[in-house]
Amino acid sequence: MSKTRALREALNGPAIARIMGAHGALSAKLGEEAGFEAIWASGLEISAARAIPDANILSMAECLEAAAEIAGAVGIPVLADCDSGFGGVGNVVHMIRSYEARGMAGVCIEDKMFPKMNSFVEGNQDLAPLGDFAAKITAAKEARTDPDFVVVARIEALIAGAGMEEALRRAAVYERAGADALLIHSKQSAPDEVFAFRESYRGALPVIVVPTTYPQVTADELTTRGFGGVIYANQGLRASISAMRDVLAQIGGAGSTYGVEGSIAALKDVFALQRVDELLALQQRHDRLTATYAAPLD
Ligand code: SPV
Ligand code: MG
Repeated sequence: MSKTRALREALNGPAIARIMGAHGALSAKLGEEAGFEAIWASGLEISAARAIPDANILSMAECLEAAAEIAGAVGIPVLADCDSGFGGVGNVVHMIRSYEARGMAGVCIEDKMFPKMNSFVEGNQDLAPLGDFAAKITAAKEARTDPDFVVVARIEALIAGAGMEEALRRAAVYERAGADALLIHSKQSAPDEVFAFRESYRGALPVIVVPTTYPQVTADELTTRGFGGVIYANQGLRASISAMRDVLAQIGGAGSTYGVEGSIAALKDVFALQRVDELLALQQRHDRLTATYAAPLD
């Protein structure tokens, strides 16, 4: 099955699609290894891994390069976070063509103004005009070549304080514009408002949530309530920051690495993730062929 179809089916299937955030090939491989159905090429993770704010400072090309690295490293579908589409409708069409060509299973665009600011940062969270954003969704759908390629419309009305009615109004219009799925974002500390959205939304699209600020909600409960996808957008990145900080401090304090050896990944684990075995097999075969071709002809 193609990755585009796999993502589409995961979002529309009876169990929720569990999607793990990543910022590069290594974190994506760990997400795949842990059994998630898909990878989220997260704008926050990709920018944070470069110590840059998640505010459209990185160019589309830089985000695409990171997402393509991820897509090339895993066998599961990748849903790419494309912020607010990197500009006007021409940027959106260029974005769709570029992301589809580089192996993404789908993209997500959010209804905020360019440049966007991460949804959890206090600051400008102004919504894009509904008509303009919906028309970009239609343009995105028309620009893709694979009919299974997934275009997710992300609703930021609750983040921007525009209210539930506005969120639902946008959901209906984005569905009419051709979106394949909706992402309803919330920064509340409880899942109540995304539950309320799911109950009131009467359309047919799968609804995705990002429970960063309401971590108590379980995938089972989200499935029961009818959600199509859950994105764990940044926990991998945050785990790596904590783990690295902790280990580096221990090494600095102890003046040796002896105390941390037991708690950090073994080099053979690193080599396995790098697929060193494959390289060694390739080299052995190359050596055999080299000897064969170098031998004098009879
Ligand atoms: C991301 O992971 O970049 C997201 C999710 O878009 S959030 O950070 O919650 O905006
Ligand atoms: Mg993002």
